[in-house]
Amino acid sequence: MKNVLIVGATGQIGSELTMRLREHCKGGDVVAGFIKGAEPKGILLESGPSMEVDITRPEQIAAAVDKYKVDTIYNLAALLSAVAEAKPQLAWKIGVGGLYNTLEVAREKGCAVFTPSSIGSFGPSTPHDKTPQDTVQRPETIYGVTKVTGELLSDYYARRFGVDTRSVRFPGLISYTTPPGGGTTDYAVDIYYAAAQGKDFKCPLKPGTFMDMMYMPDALRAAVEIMEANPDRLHHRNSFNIASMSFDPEIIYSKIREHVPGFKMEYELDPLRQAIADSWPNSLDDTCAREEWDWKPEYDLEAMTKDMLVNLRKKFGITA
Ligand code: AKB
Repeated sequence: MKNVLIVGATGQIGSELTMRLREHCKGGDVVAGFIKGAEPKGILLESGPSMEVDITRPEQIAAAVDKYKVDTIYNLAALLSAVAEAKPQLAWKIGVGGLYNTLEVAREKGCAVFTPSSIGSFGPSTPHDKTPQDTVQRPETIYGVTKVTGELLSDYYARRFGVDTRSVRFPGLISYTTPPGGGTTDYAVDIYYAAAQGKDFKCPLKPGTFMDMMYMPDALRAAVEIMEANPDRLHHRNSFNIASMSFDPEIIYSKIREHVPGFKMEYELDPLRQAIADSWPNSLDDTCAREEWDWKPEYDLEAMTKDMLVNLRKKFGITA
């Protein structure tokens, strides 16, 4: 991995992954691909090249690949689960049409491709606890449908055309840098923002709603490590279960209260998000990722909570 194109570089994962890869790929170019209206700013803009790359326009992907001699594309363009339900046609156009465009450019120009899948690729008929790597994937959301299609299409391009496609199924990602937008797991980010700023929190999911979550530094490391893994050891490609922690709203609430004793949470349920969360696994089994490319998370709930609160207080200029 030397010259990298990140499609969706100004989004939740993209903004942090671009910076991480710019440190990692010294001597190469890491191009921040953005769409009109979401231009990179500040350090993201200043620390490396950027270019307009709308995933629905294959000629823009190809132009960036040619200009910067790109060998690896990170395809991070997607609508998150709750927003995708409101705009299913657009979710398909970006999630599947955009992936097809990316894979075609990769096939023609010899690039490797990373496209994240998600715990959302599973559905109500999937075993919910310690969900195995290879199991039933019959999601009922358009987000999940695009993710399963993406896994299958990426594996097809690897088998049929030799495109080096790899991916992981991300849990809910938690970060203090760029807020997510429109996900089902976003409450687990919003709760830290409220606690750090001394505000009360209204939780959209009911107690007992368990989902896998991960701190962003672990997720970024996974995205880099899977693309650098020895291909001879990989029995799977698209997509690996990865996991680090699973909790419900009560567990994260009590953990935060250990650090912010006056913090208050009440429930105000969002039926759409609750239905989506109920259809997703409670926890994933990530044995295959551990065996095939030595995946290992570093953050648990305690370590993440401390780090989130310290950094959010810094961000908002709050002295604890
Ligand atoms: C979402 O909630 O939509 C995402 C995901 C788990 O893929 N964070």
